[in-house]
Amino acid sequence: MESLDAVSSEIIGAIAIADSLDVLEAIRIDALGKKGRISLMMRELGGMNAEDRRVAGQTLNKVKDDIANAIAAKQKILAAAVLNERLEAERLDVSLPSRPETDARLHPLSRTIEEVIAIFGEMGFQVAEGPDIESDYYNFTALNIPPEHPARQEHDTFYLPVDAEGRRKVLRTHTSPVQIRTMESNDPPIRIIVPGRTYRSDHDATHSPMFHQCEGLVIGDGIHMGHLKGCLIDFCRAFFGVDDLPVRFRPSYFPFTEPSAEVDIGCTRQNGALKIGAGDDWLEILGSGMVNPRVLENCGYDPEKYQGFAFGMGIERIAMLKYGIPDLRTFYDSDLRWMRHYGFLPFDAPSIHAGLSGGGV
Ligand code: 2U9
Repeated sequence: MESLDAVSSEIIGAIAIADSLDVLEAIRIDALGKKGRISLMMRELGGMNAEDRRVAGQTLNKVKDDIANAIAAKQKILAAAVLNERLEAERLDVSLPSRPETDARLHPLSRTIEEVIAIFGEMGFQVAEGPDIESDYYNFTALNIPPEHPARQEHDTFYLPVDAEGRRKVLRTHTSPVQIRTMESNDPPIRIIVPGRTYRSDHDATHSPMFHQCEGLVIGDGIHMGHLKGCLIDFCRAFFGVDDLPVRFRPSYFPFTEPSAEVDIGCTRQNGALKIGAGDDWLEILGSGMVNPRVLENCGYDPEKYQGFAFGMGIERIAMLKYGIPDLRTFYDSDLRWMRHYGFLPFDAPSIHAGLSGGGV
């Protein structure tokens, strides 16, 4: 057992001077691993007689335990040293100044859409969405605008290349296809608004090839023009924040509504300055009408059973009027100075100013 003492003190000595976890692991494998020195000695016990085996076995087991304990103790010391080294190296300097706050603003178009959603949301409308690329059927035919209808020319449509089936998809010229899709896949009552991008091939000081609309649709049993008028008067007063805003309905024509009406609000124009709310002048804000029975039929609804009203507005237009933005094209310039001037702080939620509950909300 003299040689065992020598082996044991050599291993314990190596453990004592081991300076890394890797070195320690190598020592462990060399001593206690399957083919380690101590393990091999254990195997040799098999060839001894019973008494020698008992004595040698006890000694060997003690040496094995001593080595294992020494390794475990050293492992703790080395692991603590590694952790301390990391803590030293990765020290956080909490006295560093924070990064400058981003000076972000909400775009007036986003803000206006949020306001419109908030107002109609109070009235029980839900927001619906649909694709920007549409079939001819959803953009025109279902809306009572068949091929050769003069209204098609007015829409200045962007056509996509002819597809494999010989059909040309379009960039939607209004958000109305979403109402058709909603009617196809839902039963009345329906009460939705559809804010979104629309596209027309028209570009000048007052037209952009991409602009935003918000349309609305209400379908139910016994919906009539009184519902349309009440809803849109409330909307105009809430949006412009004027409780007694004059609102007028002027007969008009749209293929998808019958009868149709344009909606004007009272204003004055003095020395080129526009003031919304009173006076003897009028400003067009919305288009509207009772859903054409042909459109109801196209969606599989019986016009004798269900009626509805619809409306549409240009988001850029109402944003320009409300926030005094003079030039449509500046909406899309991405000019940060313009954003700092006309943009909104993101945490300032839209409020509903007037008109929905007989006073400000
Ligand atoms: C269905 C039935 C009826 C949507 C409507 C208008 C009137 C309208 C214009 C306002 C300014 C578009 O951005 S604008 O140029 N819109 O005047 N839109 S009624 O009528 C619908 C839609 C879908 C199924």
